[in-house]
Amino acid sequence: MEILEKALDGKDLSKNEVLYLANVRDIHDLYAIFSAAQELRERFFKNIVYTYGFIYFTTYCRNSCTFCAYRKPNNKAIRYRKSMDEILDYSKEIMESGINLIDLTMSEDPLIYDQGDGWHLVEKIVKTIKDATGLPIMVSPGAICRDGIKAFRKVGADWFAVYQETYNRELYRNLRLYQDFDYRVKVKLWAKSEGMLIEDGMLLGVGETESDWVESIFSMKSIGAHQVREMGFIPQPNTPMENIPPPPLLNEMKVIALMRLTNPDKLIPSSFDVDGIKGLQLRLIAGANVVTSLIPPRTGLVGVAQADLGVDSGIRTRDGIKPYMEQLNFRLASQKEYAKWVKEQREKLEIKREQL
Ligand code: SAM
Ligand code: MD0
Repeated sequence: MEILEKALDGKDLSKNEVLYLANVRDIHDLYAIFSAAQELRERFFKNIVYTYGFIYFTTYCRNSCTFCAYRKPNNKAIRYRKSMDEILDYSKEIMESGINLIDLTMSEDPLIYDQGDGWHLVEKIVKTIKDATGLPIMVSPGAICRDGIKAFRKVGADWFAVYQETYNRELYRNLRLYQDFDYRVKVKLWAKSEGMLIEDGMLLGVGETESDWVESIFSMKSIGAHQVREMGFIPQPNTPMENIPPPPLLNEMKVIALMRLTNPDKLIPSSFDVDGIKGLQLRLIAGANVVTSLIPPRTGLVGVAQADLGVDSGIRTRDGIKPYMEQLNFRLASQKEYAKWVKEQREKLEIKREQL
């Protein structure tokens, strides 16, 4: 396929070319798309897969996102706030398991958001975990204020993750009720201007079209996201979208391949938090190169879309997923290898910032 040859030659694809690929139905052409995505993945990352540990340290939220289990109106949601000591113990366990990064995620907890400087609590958590583990840290705090972002960077946060879900403003209004679209973009740009790597993401199966996929892929690229993801929507009981079925895995695989063809040297997750071990390999076959949402067993920690899937059985760990990676001849990266990639990316970002 000419479009794929163009991508393999390292040339940028146009929106129309990506839309054409998004609408491919022929199985042989689909194989060609996944094969091209795989070739580009190998060109930049060989057969290496990175791993991320997930610590959702507070599930109290002020928001009413229609897709999320932890939305404020859901009085059946699992609610907790983990203490500093608990977060520290879980982080050490994640580090000792050989995982490459710790993702400190929170719901937009009123305790933090409704107090003028509540973000100091998150700053303290980031500093404590960074000092104790030395691992790269991702912070996913929601649409927090600029002072908070600056402080997280200062105490060692390497990544800032906030997902737009979609760049279709009308669809966004129906998903993230009463939340400012532009502010959610701005916090990512602030984080990048402070020297943090940024992750953006899109939610699939929430009424978007293939054109919306393309718009989101190009928008995430245009803000310079270093990691781009898709999350297949998982219906949550007692929420407005509880009766909406999950999207076909093929849609997720297509979007991952399109993200790889347009962002060949970026990180693309295959999250355990969508359907566990089942779809993990297929998303990697489509071009992903990071396994995220690994949670230490028997901690009471939850996932976002799949609260307890694979947690206490211990499969949602680096050792748990390893045999499934080896089945595809993938190798899990060492902490040293991942830290080197992060350092190189941050140095590139620093150079760009100095040129501004
Ligand atoms: N509170 C922070 C925020 O809103 O940015 C971080 C946590 S948030 C729960 C993390 C992400 O999980 C959301 O941005 C969304 O992409 C994803 N997510 C939430 N509910 C989901 C669901 N039911 N199915 C799939 N992904 C979901
Ligand atoms: C994941 N459950 O990686 C996590 C979460 C937020 N930064 C990440 C959505 O899928």
